[in-house]
Amino acid sequence: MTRYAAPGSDGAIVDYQSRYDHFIGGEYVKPARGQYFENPSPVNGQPFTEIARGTAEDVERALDAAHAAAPAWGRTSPTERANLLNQIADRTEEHLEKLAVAESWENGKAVRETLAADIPLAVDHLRYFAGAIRAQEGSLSEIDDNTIAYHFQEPLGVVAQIIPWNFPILMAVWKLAPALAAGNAVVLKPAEQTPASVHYWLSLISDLLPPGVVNIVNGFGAEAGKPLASSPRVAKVAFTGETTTGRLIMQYASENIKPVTLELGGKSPNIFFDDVWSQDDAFRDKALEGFTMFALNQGEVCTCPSRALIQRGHYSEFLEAAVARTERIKTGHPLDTDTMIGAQASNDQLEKILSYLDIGQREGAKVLAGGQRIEYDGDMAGGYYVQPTIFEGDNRMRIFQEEIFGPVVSVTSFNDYDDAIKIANDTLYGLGAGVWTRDINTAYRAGRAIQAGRVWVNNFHAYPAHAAFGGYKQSGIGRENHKMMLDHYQQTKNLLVSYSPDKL
Ligand code: TXE
Repeated sequence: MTRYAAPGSDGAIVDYQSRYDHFIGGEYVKPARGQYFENPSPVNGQPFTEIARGTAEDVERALDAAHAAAPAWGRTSPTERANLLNQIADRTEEHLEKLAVAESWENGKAVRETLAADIPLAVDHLRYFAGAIRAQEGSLSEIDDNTIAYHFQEPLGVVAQIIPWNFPILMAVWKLAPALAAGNAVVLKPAEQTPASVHYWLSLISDLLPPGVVNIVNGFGAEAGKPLASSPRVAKVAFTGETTTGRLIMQYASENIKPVTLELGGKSPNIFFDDVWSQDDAFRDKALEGFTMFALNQGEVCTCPSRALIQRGHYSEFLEAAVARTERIKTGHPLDTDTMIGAQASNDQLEKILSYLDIGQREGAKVLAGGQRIEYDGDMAGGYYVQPTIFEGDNRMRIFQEEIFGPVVSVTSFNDYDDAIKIANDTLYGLGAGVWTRDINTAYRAGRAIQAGRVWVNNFHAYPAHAAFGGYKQSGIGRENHKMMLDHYQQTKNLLVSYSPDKL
């Protein structure tokens, strides 16, 4: 085990600045009202930097810069845009370790995840969209002998992007890569809990960016996010966050008839059919690992498999093994390379999770593992840590219906296939789901019957850039990843041309 030194301390590979301003028109710009807010690390609850507190004036400046840059950027060739994304990818990869530590320190997540997943996925995503834009083609329809309808994909212009705090750098990349590939200029607002890691990344790539093509305005939702999403000067709003906030974003954008893409909450079912228990050890072990995925990223994932549905035939044996496996999850300092679960991203999130631990017990759910806050001493004192928790109950309980966004899974049993699908779909949400079985008919039928945009079969929490990701029901609108995402950042231009020598 190695422990990375905390940013700013002796031997650290990351040094955060003491203050981060907005990034507008290729420069760091002070907030119009001169205000800053403190940004604590979840590792110990102590502020480590301060952040410009953005308001409508800052958003307007960023929109001015984006509008100034958008026409020229929109006319660049796909090759030029691809080259930029590839350069950003290379630079990100070159600094992978630093970025992994920076993100871990600000978000509280385990560095082994940021090293192996968050940052490599960001790199791959940039490269994927660099390739996708070069492979994109328009189309033509032959209307008659002398008349052709050409279809071109054109950029939207200036787009607004508002991102959450659970994967700060990856979420920025998920949003920026397709928008830039498609030829748009962007104003992005990071979450107020995790702006510094986005700026840390930006400081490593800013020399590559044409001024005004990427603008970052920091701040809180109501003060900076709302004016951005409400602006008539943006051609589209892309948002990831809570479902209730998504509803507001839609309202703001609808005032100006602007399209939105929304990636919202979830309450993903993870379904274990009986046959899992009778398979070989390796498969059974894989399924048990799939069960523990509820704790990955401290449960702060919109697709967190927060409802486990286990078939009645082997319910007790499976659950007993799942509890034992969960108890082996190593919690600890986020910068230790063998820590599997670090800190929750903010004190608010910690309190929300603790309130659900209480709600679950008051509803009569049984705690099979965890159930408590973890209070460490020393350099982790004051940090936001929670034990991986397993509740046993039924799907009518709030802990089965509401997004907790913590390392908490609610377990229930089911009788047969129909029962499993009924329980799985008994939710407002429809983002992710897991199905575990080696019966290919069950796997296929369940995969199609579950009302969710992504169903993992015999795996979970894989996010390849070329697989479409997004929500059914109240989990969102539109898709991320996959080249189909370019459609959300482009509009179709039709040239209807007559080559006929005849009169009209
Ligand atoms: O989300 P918000 P919060 C869920 C999760 C979590 C809960 C609350 O259950 O516990 O949401 O987290 C900006 N106009 N998810 O409060 O508020 C905000 O500044 C414009 C699921 O952090 O949705 C931030 O940049 N913008 C999720 C972003 O929206 C506004 C990821 C997300 O914040 C705004 C995060 C407003 N009125 C939380 N209000 C997922 N699906 O991955 C807030 N924002």
